[in-house]
Amino acid sequence: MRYASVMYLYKGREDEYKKRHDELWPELAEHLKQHGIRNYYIHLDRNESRLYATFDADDLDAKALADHPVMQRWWEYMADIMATKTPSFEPVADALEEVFRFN
Ligand code: RM4
Repeated sequence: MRYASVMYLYKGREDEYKKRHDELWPELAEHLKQHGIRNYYIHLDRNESRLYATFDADDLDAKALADHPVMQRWWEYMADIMATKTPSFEPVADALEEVFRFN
């Protein structure tokens, strides 16, 4: 299954967002992998400071993914540059509807 969502970056933090993802914590990469996440892409709309994320996963346990300490730490670390929920630091992420596919 393909997951797609939009997240909201604070204006002017585009380069910092990219830098942090270029230096993604190895333990976070391992955590995502453990949950079967693959083909994870995040695209930036610099005009609107929006982040469009897509990834594939089968039988994703979203709660276990979110509740893990490494995910919690990462979300808190990212909270100064993107919109997050209070008090969890989970990014605000609105699901996107698939309207076209060409394989
Ligand atoms: C994003 C956000 C997402 C996370 C990726 C790796 O900025 O925190 O939740 O999956 O980073």
